[in-house]
Amino acid sequence: MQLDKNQIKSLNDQALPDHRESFEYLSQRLIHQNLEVEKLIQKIQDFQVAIPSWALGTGGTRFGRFPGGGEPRSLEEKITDVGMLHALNAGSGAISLHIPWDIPGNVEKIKALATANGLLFDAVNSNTFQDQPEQELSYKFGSLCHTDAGVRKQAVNHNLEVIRYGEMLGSKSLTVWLADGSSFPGQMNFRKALQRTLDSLKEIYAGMPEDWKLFVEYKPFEPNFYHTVIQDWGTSHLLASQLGERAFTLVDLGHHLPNTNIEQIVATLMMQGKLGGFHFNDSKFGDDDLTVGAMKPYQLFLIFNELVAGMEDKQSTNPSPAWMIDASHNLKDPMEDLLQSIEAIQLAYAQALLVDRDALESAREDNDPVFAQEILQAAFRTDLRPLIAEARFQAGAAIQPISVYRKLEVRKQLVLERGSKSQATGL
Ligand SMILES: [Mn+2]
Repeated sequence: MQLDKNQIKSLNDQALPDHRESFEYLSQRLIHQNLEVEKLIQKIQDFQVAIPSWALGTGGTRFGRFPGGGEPRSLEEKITDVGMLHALNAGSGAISLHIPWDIPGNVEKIKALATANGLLFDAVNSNTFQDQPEQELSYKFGSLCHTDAGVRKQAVNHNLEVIRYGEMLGSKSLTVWLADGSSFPGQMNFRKALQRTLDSLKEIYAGMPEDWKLFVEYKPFEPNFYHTVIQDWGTSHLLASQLGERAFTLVDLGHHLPNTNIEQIVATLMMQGKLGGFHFNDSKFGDDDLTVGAMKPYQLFLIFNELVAGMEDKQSTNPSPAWMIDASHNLKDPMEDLLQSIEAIQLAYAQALLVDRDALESAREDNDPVFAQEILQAAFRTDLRPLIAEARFQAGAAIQPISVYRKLEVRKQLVLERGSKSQATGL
């Protein structure tokens, strides 16, 4: 199904008087702070976040899965779903595919469908964390780090195949996340496993087209619990540095131990020009895959404060990072969850744009932690929801995306079209 632009418009008309009032009040406040409202709106509109194909179906835990029905059954339906999100929020103009879950059948048709939905193809993701039905050798004891050269070769070849699919669709980057590691002390030789991983990644890097980037994702635990081969940003950075200038670290917010200072990691990587990609989600404990901003919106703001500082630094050699949501849920309608996540990202980004950087630097030079906090929290406590809504409205999307999604009964239509038992491929 596709959303009717006229229906969005008529629901916008109903919401408009209220929106106008709050937006005009906020605009005045921002103008008083010497901020250019139109420029802020432009930046919010330019900030596009990719939706991963696997977030459109119900996620699960190892104990169970509670699907809500109407899930996309094919790559085409996944693209259509992201297209609907983008029509509602004008902020999710890209889709990130996962191979082998999303192997395109007719490439030209898939590309045309994406274009019709206003979508680009973001980074492609490989999968060596599970065995596929026709696969010859098993990844039970690792993939790129495996003791058996045959398994490593198979995993390298899979990544090269993912690159070929990505090339066909117009992607420009490959994200590698590995489940490789060990669950018991003594099980694996740390040094050999890391060396073999580096050697395998070198083969993948060599197989990338000249204009592609390789993103190396890290994670401290799970599914292995004693050690993971690429456990942290430092290990990822070590690998990316040895691979070459088109290899970068990818930060996933859920891939840290509790209380890790993620904003400092962001600052350090951007200082080195090595932050390539970013996966948004939120968590209480680890890789919880909760809605972005659901648990720690202030931390998200502090991270964006460093991202914006890095992006605005004219000396920085860091490329513009690839932004993606990486979450998958058991409780919420995945589409509503993604709408909430995009809004949380846009809010944190816009709040970070509000920070008076000159004043903050002065406070830092003066060793004035009180004033530094005042500056940051003045930005964080500004309610920018009307600004985000205006950015959407001006882009032809919905003033209130979730309300429109519910009023148009999108999920009900999807269940009618696809059935109550449909299951998104890959989950
Ligand atoms: Mn991730």
